[in-house]
Amino acid sequence: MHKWIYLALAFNFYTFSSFAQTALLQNVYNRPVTSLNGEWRYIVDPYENGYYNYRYEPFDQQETPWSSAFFLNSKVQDSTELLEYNFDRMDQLNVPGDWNSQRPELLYYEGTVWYKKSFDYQRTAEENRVFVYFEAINYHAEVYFNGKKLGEHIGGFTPFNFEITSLIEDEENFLVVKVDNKRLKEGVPTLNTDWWNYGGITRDVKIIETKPVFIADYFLQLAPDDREKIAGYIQLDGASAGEQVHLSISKLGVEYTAEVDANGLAAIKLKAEDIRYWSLDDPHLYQVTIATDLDVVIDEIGFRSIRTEGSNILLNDKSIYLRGISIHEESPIRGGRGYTLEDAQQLLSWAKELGCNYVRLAHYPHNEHMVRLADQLGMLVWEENPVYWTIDWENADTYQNAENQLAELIARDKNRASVIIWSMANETPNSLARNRFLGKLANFTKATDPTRLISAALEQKDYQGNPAIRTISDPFADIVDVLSFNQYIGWYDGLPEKCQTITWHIEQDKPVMISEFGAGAKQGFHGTKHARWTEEYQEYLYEETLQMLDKVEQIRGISPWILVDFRSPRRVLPDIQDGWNRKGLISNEGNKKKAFFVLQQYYEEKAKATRN
Ligand code: GCB
Repeated sequence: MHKWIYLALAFNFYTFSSFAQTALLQNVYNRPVTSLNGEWRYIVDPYENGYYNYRYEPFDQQETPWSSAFFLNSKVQDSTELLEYNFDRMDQLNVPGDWNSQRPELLYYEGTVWYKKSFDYQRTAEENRVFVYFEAINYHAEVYFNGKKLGEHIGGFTPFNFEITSLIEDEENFLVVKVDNKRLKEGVPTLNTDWWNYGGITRDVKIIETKPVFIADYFLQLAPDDREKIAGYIQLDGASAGEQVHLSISKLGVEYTAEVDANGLAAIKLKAEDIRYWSLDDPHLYQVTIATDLDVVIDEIGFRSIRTEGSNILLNDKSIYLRGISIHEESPIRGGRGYTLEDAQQLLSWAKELGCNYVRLAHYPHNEHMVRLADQLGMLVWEENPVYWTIDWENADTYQNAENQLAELIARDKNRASVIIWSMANETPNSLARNRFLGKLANFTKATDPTRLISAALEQKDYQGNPAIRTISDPFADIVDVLSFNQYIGWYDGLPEKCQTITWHIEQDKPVMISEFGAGAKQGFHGTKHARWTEEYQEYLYEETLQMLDKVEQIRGISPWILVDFRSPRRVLPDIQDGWNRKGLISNEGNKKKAFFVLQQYYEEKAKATRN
């Protein structure tokens, strides 16, 4: 094996990336961190009294943003003040965790909750820098630290961080977060979804300590045009031009030194021979070490190529069929939002048991454990932006919000080999404004990450007015790499045997994936195959649908709806739904329904037939 030592000179496809804007710390799972998980004080504030005075004028947002009584702390307390709000006398919520599943009275709550955490912190070295990192807060977070506003974040499923170097003390620090999960017409997602609007600090909170000059971010994947090259960049923070950064992948014989430019950025492009490609059978991850004189970050990265050619999806240049399942991010262990490694292990081990080599993480970015675990298991992943149904297409802020959420997702997961598809949207109605919105989002994604495919869960239609022939006639179908669509023939559209009467007319020369099909069934409820909500109906629907889909020539994968029953306020049928969407192959108690075994057997045969 050769040793390639390069100095990065040229900058290729990453020139236009916008990662630097998000300034998100990469790979927080392998950095020295102090967890702020645990019990946090909270105040439920439906009228936002912590935010507005009695004339409904906002308190000063920057210094003491609200009644100082609200901020009660030894540092700001004035003994003459009327204290109606006292965090330290309030009850506690667990962080991470949604509030809905922790308190029965908050099950349906949508609004503001204030959180507070007090902590002492000793830096390991005086000159070090300190950041607070939130893995996700749903939906709108405003963050205050030691009485100063750090900033805001919009979007419920992606990470963000703030530097607190100049504010942090050795003792009695206090972090206050206003969390608001009110649904908004102009939000992403918007007012209407088929999932629970879990509010709260739903994922981990970390204090991250770094050196004064440190490795902030990096993007290392195979070059899209050459499987023998590793390309990307390394971004230092606080560095001056000419500072050296070293990249080592010792098992590949790579020892590479680059110099950063005035922005702290070093382009990487190096030749690497005899790469053991990350694949479904052999999800090999290389230990990658990035180091400067002061700092070192270690990651495990798999190298694989993904592209399409005609109707094929090629993983490492070999055609694959994606045996998938759609998943919502709910904990199969506790209920409510999922966020632990154990939640991810349970969900992905069910997917494995089903025979999957692929999962669709619907309808928003899931926690990082899922993709890190998928990397280890050799499971391919579709990740999705929460552009769902009736987004406010004409609104420029809505677009910016959608782009920002996608940018943060890409920033977080761009080094994960398992992630092959960025999905722009789900079931969005065709219109000029929507096409403009999605087209811009697609361009942004392609420019930001040229190493992966893009898709969207589209809708199918009658072909030339004939309901027996179905087609995809959507201008966005011309933009995506993978033509995916949802269809519910046999559930929202007739009975399962209707599948026998439908043919598919697909005009696009692209791989086709069925991103959803399914039927509701209450686990343990039995009857004839025509009795709605029975396990038998769902089983029958799977049998009929799978036979129908086998006739679609370009089909390269499916992700039926859905692995596990999930909470949805739209699903209120007593004794059957009771607030749950029952299309799971597994009940929310973890019991498999009959259709699970139909799909399992189908996947067993598919795996043999397609040899992947
Ligand atoms: C869909 C949506 C999904 C719903 C599902 C259903 O098409 O994409 O979010 O949950 O149908 O169960 O109706």
